[in-house]
Amino acid sequence: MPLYLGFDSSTQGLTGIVVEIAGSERRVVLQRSLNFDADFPQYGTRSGVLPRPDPLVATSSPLLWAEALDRFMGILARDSTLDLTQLRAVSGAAQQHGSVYLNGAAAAGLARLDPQGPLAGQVRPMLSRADAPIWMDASTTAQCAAIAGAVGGNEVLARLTGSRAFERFTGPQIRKYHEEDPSGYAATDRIHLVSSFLASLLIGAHAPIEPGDGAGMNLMDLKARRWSEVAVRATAPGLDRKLPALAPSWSVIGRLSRYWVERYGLPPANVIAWSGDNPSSLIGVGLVTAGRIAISLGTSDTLFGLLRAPRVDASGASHVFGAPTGDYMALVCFKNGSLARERVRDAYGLDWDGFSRRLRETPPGNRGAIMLPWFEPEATPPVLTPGVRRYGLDAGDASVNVRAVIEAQMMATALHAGWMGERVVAIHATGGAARNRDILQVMADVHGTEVQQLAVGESAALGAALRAFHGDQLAQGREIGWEEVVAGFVEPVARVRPDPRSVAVYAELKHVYAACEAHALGRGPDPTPLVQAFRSARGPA
Ligand code: XUL
Repeated sequence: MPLYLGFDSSTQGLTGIVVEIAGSERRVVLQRSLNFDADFPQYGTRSGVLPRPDPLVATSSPLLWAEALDRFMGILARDSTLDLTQLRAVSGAAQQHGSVYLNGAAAAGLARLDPQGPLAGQVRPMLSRADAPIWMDASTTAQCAAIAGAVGGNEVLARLTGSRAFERFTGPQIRKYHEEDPSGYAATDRIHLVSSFLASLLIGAHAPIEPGDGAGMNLMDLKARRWSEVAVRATAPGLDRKLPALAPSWSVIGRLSRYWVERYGLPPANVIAWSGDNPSSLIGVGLVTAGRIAISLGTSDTLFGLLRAPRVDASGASHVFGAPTGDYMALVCFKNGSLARERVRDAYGLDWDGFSRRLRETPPGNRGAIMLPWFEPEATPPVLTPGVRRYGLDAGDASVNVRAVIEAQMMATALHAGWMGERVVAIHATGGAARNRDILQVMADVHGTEVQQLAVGESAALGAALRAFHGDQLAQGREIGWEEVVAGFVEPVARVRPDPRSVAVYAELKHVYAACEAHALGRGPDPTPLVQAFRSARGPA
């Protein structure tokens, strides 16, 4: 039966999923993950990030990503349960915004990758910059201001590219590199996203960028789906010659090159353009029609949904990207996702079971105890100086802090998604932490909406496998609708219904939370009276 392979190169690891599809017979036949810290200790990453003295800087290693891809293919090739001669197409997704800088030797180097030797050593001489800034970097505030200024302001930039200038977006990162290392910039022939870099390794040539991921650069004209001359000029000199081409999401961009065919015995399967993890997740959670949103609980938490037309968030906190369906998608990104949950878990010496137990034994509303879990610089709302803020919350109490971090994360998703204007009938929950029913209950109660738990938590990798199937079908001349593409993979395994009593509690608590957020951002009065009023209305502890 035909097989399709999808990757997700995320911040913390590489996941691959193989699906088998023949008519209505559809199933996941392999799902494996490699963890960057644990499986590749020689790179010294922590949660996938290279250690750095400046908390605003976040980089990782393109060689690590290449080595993980190489190792994964080896695992696949040794798996005797799969008939890899049936592998028809491969696609992938990667953490968005990160950039990889290749020199003029890369085109020839990619074309003659030697199957006799491992990949990473052959990629090293192609890099004009050893490290890659990733989406957790928040060090480009000055560059954001310069780019926004040069195009006529952030509103103009948001209308043009789908987002105002954001520190983690690729354009500001490229500008910073040009400013800080002009000779490194001059030696750079091609600047890839993580997605197009990994796709290039598969096809043995410079791969194009796909518009879903391209929209995360502050460089692409979102409606025209081509590089915006104005934005490119505002970013760095000569950048137009360093950007890969843009190609539609479903393009066959090449075939698995000789390296993969000879080293691992894989067939020369079609490679479909790689996308960003969020656009890919849109497919992997089955959001191919409007009116539903997904919340992905990963390293970052994201809330996203399909938009038929581009709409801009007036508050400037969110993004509009291209969707792999050819439509648009709205995305709100919260950087303090699983990193914040893990920080709270570890601070109180808990495991995930203990964490869940604490969540269950505390009441919805947490008696008004509120945390703003900004362990790292936050994107939504923008917070550059990290630091956890607590209102009516005793830092020493494990249970109350566990509930406070989860409630804060869910209230932030509710508070910052209103601009999308979609009437939400259901939330599709995905990402590692979406396996936790207690967390999903808080999500359902805060949003007052049914939450659907999906069978496959790794929605970006699943979305990539399904995009591989879709692109391959089109390449064979078979028009296929997206509902048919995702059928059989995205049906919920469980539904978590909101509890009306808790919904009422959160309807009130959301106002208290919003006041705490405004205060912490220096935009509102001390919320202590509101916290106390909420607490006394709920009776003593
Ligand atoms: C989205 C974002 C993150 C990364 C990493 O804008 O920065 O979700 O894609 O997952």
